[in-house]
Amino acid sequence: MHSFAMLNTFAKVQKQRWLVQEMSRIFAQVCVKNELKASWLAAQRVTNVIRNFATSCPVCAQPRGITKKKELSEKKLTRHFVDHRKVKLLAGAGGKGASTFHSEPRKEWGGPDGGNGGDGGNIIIKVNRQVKSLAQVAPVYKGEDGESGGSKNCYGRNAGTTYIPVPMGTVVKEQGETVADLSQNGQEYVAVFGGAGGKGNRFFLSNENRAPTTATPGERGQERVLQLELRTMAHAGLVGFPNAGKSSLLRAISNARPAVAAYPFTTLNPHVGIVKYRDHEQVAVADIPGIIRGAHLNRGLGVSFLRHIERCRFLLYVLDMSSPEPWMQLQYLRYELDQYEPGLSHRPHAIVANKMDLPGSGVNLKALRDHVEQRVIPVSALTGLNTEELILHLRELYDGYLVTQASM
Ligand SMILES: Nc1nc2c(ncn2[C@@H]2O[C@H](COP(=O)(O)OP(=O)(O)OP(=O)(O)O)[C@@H](O)[C@H]2O)c(=O)[nH]1
Ligand SMILES: [Mg+2]
Repeated sequence: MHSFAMLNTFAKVQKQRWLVQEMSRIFAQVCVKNELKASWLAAQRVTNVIRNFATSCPVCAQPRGITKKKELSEKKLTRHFVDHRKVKLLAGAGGKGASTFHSEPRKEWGGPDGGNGGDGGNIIIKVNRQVKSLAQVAPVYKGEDGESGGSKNCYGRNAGTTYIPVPMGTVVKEQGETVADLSQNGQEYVAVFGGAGGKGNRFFLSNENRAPTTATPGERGQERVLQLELRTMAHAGLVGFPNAGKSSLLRAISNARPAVAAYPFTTLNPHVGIVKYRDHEQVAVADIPGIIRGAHLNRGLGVSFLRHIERCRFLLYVLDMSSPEPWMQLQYLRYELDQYEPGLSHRPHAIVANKMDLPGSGVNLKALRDHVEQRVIPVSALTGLNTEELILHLRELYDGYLVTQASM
């Protein structure tokens, strides 16, 4: 009897499945003919009773590829990307000590039993690899206060620590002086210490004074105003005038996708791309926003982005070879860097002569080679011409940097 019922159910299910498949086929045809999605929806309503077996319409179904996260535009990125912040930090105050006396039936003079207060909370600046800019850093932080002491010798609880997550490469400054350089993931800097908790009257018990009533309040927490600055952590920095083709070059040699356009100051934030080699070595290259003459006097985008160059181990000067006298660009760039930090332009570097596909660039390249002693690498970011030489030279600079690191 039992097996008969199962057989019956199975038959029903099979019948329903066949029915649904048939209906799906018919309505799909209707969809193709009339190009009406509505008819398919109507069909779905009919088959709702046996919805378990219904399949989606193969014609009207939306193509479902792997949805990639949309990249932020340069304008939006500027809003999200904050590379300096001023923060006021106020650590937690200590809890106050209690002034109480023990009291219980038939024990009138129980003595002092006021507990100490808890310590105030510290504020710690901590590097978090997930954080990409200082946008989330609030202007003011107030640490937790310690709990007050209680009667029966109860000590107040120490306050918890407040953490400020910052990205890797954050420099902490106080009145222009660098106080911490946070370049490792998880690195911490105790910015302000919480106040110590006050003492309860039990603490003041002595042979001279058997019933002290004194209890001290907790100390105030430390207070500081700090500047946080983010400096891009990359091995190489692309330095050049606006429109020289820095972003195009970064796109050509790495997986980064900074915006490229035929107008100056397309790039408003530094972008970092990774150049990967066969031996799995990786070199980070930063595309720094364009520098113009007088950048150190705050012209153009000003000096705000020169600080990102400061941390690069070696530099790639990108020159636009289609413009006359490209060596002048090099002179101006080096002058601006030295104005920002003396000797910055003398870091290990290479000169990249870009836009070699344009007419007149060959003549300019010859003249450039006559004017400079350093190696010049002619490339075209647009056509990919000679980018291999640039990638190999980048590796040479990187290996040189590793050698100097090891000898230090
Ligand atoms: N013909 C030619 N055009 C190039 C080459 N490299 C870049 N360009 C063009 O030059 C223009 C500027 O390129 P970008 O890469 O945006 O220049 P950039 O140096 O990043 O400019 P900013 O972000 O404004 O500092 C774009 O129209 C590019 O297509 C090249 O090798 N050959
Ligand atoms: Mg750019």
